[in-house]
Amino acid sequence: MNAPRAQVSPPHIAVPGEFDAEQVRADFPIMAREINGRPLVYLDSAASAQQPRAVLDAIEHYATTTHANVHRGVHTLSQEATAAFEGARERVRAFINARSTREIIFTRGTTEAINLVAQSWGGMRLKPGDEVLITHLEHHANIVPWQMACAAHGARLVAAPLTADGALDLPAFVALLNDRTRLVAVAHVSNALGTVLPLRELVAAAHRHGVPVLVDGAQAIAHQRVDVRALDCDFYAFSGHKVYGPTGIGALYAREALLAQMPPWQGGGDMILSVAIESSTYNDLPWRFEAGTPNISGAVGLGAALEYLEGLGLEAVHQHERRLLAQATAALQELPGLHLVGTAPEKAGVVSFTLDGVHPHDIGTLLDAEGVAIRTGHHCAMPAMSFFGLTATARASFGCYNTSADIERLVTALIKVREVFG
Ligand code: 7TS
Repeated sequence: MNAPRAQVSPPHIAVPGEFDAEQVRADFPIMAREINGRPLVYLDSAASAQQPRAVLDAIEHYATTTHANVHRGVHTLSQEATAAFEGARERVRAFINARSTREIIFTRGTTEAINLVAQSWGGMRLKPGDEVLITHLEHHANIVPWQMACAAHGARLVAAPLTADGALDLPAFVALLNDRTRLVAVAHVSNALGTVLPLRELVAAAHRHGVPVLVDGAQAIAHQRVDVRALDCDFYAFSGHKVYGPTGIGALYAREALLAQMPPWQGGGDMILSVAIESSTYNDLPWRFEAGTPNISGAVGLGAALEYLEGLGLEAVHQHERRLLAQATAALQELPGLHLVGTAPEKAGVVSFTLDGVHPHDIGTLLDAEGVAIRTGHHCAMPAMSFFGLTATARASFGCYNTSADIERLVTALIKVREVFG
């Protein structure tokens, strides 16, 4: 038998075709920053992901060569801006495999997309005694618009419970579906717990009752392949800034047959074909739901972000983040007094935790001193927190640019926190 060789760390050499997070990190200019004298470890992508150079360049190129208002000019710039804007819509369509660009509506983000459905679809469909079914792990963006719509139309908001590990209690969810249920609205991935919801089963159960399903995809879109046709959902909402694009832009996918029945949401320019003082006729899909000058450069940036992510490969990113999740989960479980919150069998790259005797905000502050950015608080998911008898957790969330070294820095910083608090 040969003698075992000494372990020597190999130099950083990219293997062609293999996911190389160090290389990816170099695509993101902000990763060059130091925070409190330490290289930045960014573990808050669930709140807002950073933007790669390709996105920043696309936005600058648009602004410096192409910008004008869309859909209204005969001049060259307006036509080019329109082509850039509608090109971004086609990129969104392709990214989520929608049938048609008529099904893609640009919004400010996930929140506005859900409000659009709650107000337009809800106003058309919800009647006294009806029910909207959500879950206990939703972000406030997928709770409050439904509370408002239910209040306006005399309907009732019902929330399906979770299991002790933070998964959806699927049998309880199915049992809550009934002939009063008008809509199911659920997260694809929980931002507070990391739970991935069993959408196939959930959508099939809702459809058996003839109930459409809205999916809040804010935490899924950047982390796994989303195919709205395979999911068979009726609405899918997401934000540009969670998918390495800019803020202030997002999209709503809606099945064309539903959109065609829905009344316009906001009124104004671009959403009409003709206007007289007495009445107006409305534009075709999707523009009927896009009143006013849209966020053109945001759409261009979003399109570039989706192109960038396709270049990395959704499956490669997904596998990379699964490895980070496994590494972080194993390492954090070793820390005395640390409790993971949300340990569902199917999880995305989000780790929520508490540390005995230390308030999550103090964890966040001490980690920041070490250059490690995490989020602390209720994560805009107060019902999910109260389900666990908590008001806050600390949360580390991963993106394509995170490395094993980032997880090591997180763990080392948490050991320091433990030492400070005894
Ligand atoms: N839905 C989910 C599941 C989210 O995580 C968020 C934002 C939203 C909706 C709202 O997205 P927006 O772009 O319209 O604001 N989540 C978080 C978070 O986890 N920390 O900060 C924002």
